[in-house]
Amino acid sequence: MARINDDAIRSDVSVIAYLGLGSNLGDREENLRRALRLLGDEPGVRLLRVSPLYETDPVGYTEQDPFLNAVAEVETTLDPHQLLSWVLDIERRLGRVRSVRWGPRTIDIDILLYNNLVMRDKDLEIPHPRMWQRGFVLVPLADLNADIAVPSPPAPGCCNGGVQGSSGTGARTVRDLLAGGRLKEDVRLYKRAWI
Ligand code: GSY
Repeated sequence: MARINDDAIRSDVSVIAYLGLGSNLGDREENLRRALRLLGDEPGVRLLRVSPLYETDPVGYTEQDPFLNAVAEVETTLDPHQLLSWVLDIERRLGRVRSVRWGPRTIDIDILLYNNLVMRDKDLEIPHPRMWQRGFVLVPLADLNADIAVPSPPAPGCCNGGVQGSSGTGARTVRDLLAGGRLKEDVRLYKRAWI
């Protein structure tokens, strides 16, 4: 997909979004670094902060190598679909091949949060639908902002036309979601300073 460079459709309003990054194929750390470098090549995306790097056991399809995971905080004037196009473009440039669902990958970039938006359509769901259960997302996100509220997933029947808006059926902070410790179990600090 083409780089998003149509200024006419880019808004002046910027929002904070959080992106989850993972890699378990090839030079994992370098894949993540390259993805982060590319992110900021889009004029509508500014990389603000990046979490420490964690090594994590694979979730879903477990017969694969461990992942390196991190979360990036960005400021963006792209709308959610423009941001999705951009991260898919980065995945393609870094050679991601979607062969096995949940399988090994050079790079995976997920939109976790986009301001406090709750939306679902055929291409995109925000917040990321599985983030409440994923230590490899919540632990690095907590390093950046443990008090951020994660809206609950869209209610069934939600989102005629895609957007529920900012009034989800509830929200919990990342700190609350991690309380109890179970989700932290398979998430090991790999490098604190790496970028
Ligand atoms: O959804 C991201 C790709 N992915 C990961 C991941 O990034 N980390 C871990 N630990 N397991 C995963 N399973 C999938 S799919």
